[in-house]
Amino acid sequence: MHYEYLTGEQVEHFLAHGYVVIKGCFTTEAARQWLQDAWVRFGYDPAAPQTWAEKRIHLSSRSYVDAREFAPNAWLAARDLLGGEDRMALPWLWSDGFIANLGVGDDRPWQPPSAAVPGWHKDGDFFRHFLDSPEQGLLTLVLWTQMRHQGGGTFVAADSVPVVARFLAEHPEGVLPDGFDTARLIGECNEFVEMTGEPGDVVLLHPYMLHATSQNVLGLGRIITNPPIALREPMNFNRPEAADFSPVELAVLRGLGVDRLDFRPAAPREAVVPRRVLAQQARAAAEEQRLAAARGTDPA
Ligand SMILES: O=C(O)CCC(=O)C(=O)O
Ligand SMILES: [Fe+2]
Repeated sequence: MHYEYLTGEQVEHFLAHGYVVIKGCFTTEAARQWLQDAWVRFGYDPAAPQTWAEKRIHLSSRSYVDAREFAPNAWLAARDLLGGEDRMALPWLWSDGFIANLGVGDDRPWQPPSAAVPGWHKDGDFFRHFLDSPEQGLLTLVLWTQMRHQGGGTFVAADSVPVVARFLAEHPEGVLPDGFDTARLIGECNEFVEMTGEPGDVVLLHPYMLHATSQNVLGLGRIITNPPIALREPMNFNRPEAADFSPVELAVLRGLGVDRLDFRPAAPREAVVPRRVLAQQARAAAEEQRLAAARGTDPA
């Protein structure tokens, strides 16, 4: 495969460890502008951490921007990992559906990433998962604030892709979002990484990657988004030309220890309504009121 943006070394890192970090995809000023309404929507004063009662908040999406314009290097890197823009469902929209870690687990000593910490999961709460699922082509972490050591850096199990690949290969009938035996799967992993970085950094991860929210014991709000990027067609592990496999597909084949695979789902693809969306609907009216009050207007 020919890569337009990523170096051979970056692709090799993605194949071996399931992720690649793209630094400085947008400016700190752009991040600040995007974050403007975030604290009003949370309902908290950013300068008063002791008042942040809810430690983890996942906002709904209200505004969108095309990643191709907003963060061109992240877009180019994603395109390389997915095998070209013809395979991507476009536009790739980023939103203000912020995920804040405002002090998860700050009442106990910080624990480094390991199989023993809670919360390991594979993303994709909105579909039945198959080995070749197109709904989530990549997992992404977009950093809107600093993500510091012990400050809510997402934990990843960098050797989980082969483990999840084997699990999905054993389940051609598909797996519902809460049907992953995460306790067993994470027990097979050994390479744990705490992601850290600056506003504007973007981490592109294999869609199978097991990851977890970490403790944030620093008293500094950490805010990210996870804009998923979908494929137009399911992944294809049986391309006639080996050079046409994307790095995401190659990582699966390597994980299964085969050169190619004629995978066929044994059940229909299926959408699922996530609990996350129900929780966001419950927040919506209160958010509207706070936004209107902050602007000195009546709620629309
Ligand atoms: O908050 C984090 O660090 C990770 C969030 C996450 O994985 C999710 O919301 O699915
Ligand atoms: Fe996640």
